[in-house]
Amino acid sequence: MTTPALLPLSGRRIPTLNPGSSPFPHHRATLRLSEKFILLLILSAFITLCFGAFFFLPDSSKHKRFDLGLEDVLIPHIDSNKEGKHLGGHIIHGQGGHDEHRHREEEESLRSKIRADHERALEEAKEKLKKSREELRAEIQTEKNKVAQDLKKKDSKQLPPVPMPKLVGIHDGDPGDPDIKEKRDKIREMMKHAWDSYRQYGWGHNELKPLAKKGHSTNIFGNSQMGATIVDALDTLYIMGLHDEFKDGQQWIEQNLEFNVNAEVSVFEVNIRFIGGLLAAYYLSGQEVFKIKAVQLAEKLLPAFNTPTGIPWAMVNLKSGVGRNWGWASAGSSILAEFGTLHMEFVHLTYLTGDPAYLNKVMHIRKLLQKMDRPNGLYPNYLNPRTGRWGQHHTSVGGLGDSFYEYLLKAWLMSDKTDLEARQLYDDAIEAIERHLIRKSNGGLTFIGEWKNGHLERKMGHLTCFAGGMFALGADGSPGEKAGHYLQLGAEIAHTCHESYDRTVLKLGPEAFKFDSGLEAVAVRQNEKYYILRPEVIETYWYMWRFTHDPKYRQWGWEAAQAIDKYCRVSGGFSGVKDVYSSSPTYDDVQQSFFLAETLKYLYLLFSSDDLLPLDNWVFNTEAHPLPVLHLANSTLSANNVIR
Ligand code: DMJ
Repeated sequence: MTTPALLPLSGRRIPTLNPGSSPFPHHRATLRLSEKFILLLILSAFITLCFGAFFFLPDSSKHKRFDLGLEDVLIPHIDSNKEGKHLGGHIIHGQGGHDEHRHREEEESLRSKIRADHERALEEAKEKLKKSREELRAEIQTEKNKVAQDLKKKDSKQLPPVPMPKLVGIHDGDPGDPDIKEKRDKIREMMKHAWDSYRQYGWGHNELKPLAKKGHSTNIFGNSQMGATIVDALDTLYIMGLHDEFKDGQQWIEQNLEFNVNAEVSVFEVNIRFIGGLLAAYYLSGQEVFKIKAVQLAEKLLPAFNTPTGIPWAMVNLKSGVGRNWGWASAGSSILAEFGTLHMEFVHLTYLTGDPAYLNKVMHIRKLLQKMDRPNGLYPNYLNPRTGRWGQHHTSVGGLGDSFYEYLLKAWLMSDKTDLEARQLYDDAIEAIERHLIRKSNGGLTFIGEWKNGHLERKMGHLTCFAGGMFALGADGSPGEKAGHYLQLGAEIAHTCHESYDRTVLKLGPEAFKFDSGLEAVAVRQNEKYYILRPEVIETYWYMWRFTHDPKYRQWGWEAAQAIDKYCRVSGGFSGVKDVYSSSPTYDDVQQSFFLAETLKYLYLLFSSDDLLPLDNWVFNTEAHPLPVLHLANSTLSANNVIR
């Protein structure tokens, strides 16, 4: 009997949704609206039938049913002495004619109200049935949008006001020299081509297939469609002054970026690309929406830390919060470069929300690692999150290890050089790396090998080339007056990586290259000859340029830009190539989101003046998203002695 009060007497469907009854209200509401509409029609018809039947029943039954209904549900207050007033459903005239008259009037008014409600519902249902499919669909869509908007408003928790850190150097960065400016304009044009193509063929998908001219995604994003390229590219668009494109991306994010999705994503990738990208877009543009989205997404990553050790799973389902590790990782381990590349973003999340949870998670990881034994002072790539023990003793400054070392240094830089613990960990790690992994080839090339099964593999990955920039960035502040040494080491790595490009047909670097048996800086295996638009070599050129102003770095960057434009550009964007040693390479048909986030950004900065995002004030996360240094005077973290 509660039905009439809840179901569509008024013809409004929204109140029939009960968002609170599901843990995932938005999804539920948007998926079921059309079903609800059909239900509404069926129920309207059913009620009308009952109502009609009611009028055709004999009078006594009418009274009986009506009285029960009214008294039980609608007018329990009419008479407090229920038992004494009714017998077999009939009203006893115990209070005299006046009461009886009043009672009848109330009954009559309720009766006509219900009749009116039913008639209105019937009319509305008839009206709906007169409408075309398209009109009905449009109406349903409008209501869906309204529900989504309402839920969005509910989702946007108020964040505490936080003073903006000092934001220096957000301007044009005009290099002055017309020749350099022309090169920079060319990079900007390449960005525009990459963005416009994605806009046209892959909008809303994570990435683009520039030959097939359609959306693309990989397992790092699960089966989500979260516009990774949009989020990853935002700050590059902003820095390049592509404001219309930036606004377009912002609008998509405002209207479409939702995290209540049943998708198992990589915690690391989502952190560096999405949270890093959103935070950078927030700091550069001041638009609150980016901060809010970053925090909403970060909340979704937190369940990944629910492991016996607090070392997060590699993947988490954004909807259920269930985490797990990659099947290929040694003994169910988490990966050093993944759980060790959260610090910068998580410190900013605590700064912006005032919630210590984020900072605590990453500090817990650091403390745990500090307590562990390290073979030869090196950090193995694998750590089991259940047992807290290392998996295989493989160590790499490339894939699986790389950005862990980068984030130790950057934690120190981002804390305005006050996080001395991070600096110490970085220095110790680099010392061990230099002792055990860095060698010079017979031909005089400095390379960083990998420690595997008790010996040094004389192979270096494209990913490892970022380390040249890292050594240069960490030179200032290194112990024992070794700044010059580390700057030199950075220069040597830059040179080796440039050789890996220069020794190919396409002048683009392979994925991995060897230093063995006469072959140096060259890929040997067929499956290591590809170039997928990666940024690391150009990243190192840029850092080296900033610290030395040696023109060769701009020259090398320009060579790479020209090669990318010549061999990777297609009408639908930019694609990776499968063999950099072949003069007629085949394409891999993927425009990676990091091409827009990193490769083109580093190229643009290489041809800009140094006062655009100066390195004293900004620290770039591992996906090239700039985050401001948190000077303690401005920071809500200042009270936290861990950071201090
Ligand atoms: C990027 O997503 C990041 O730089 C990450 O740290 C590793 N490499 C890819 C691009 O090559």
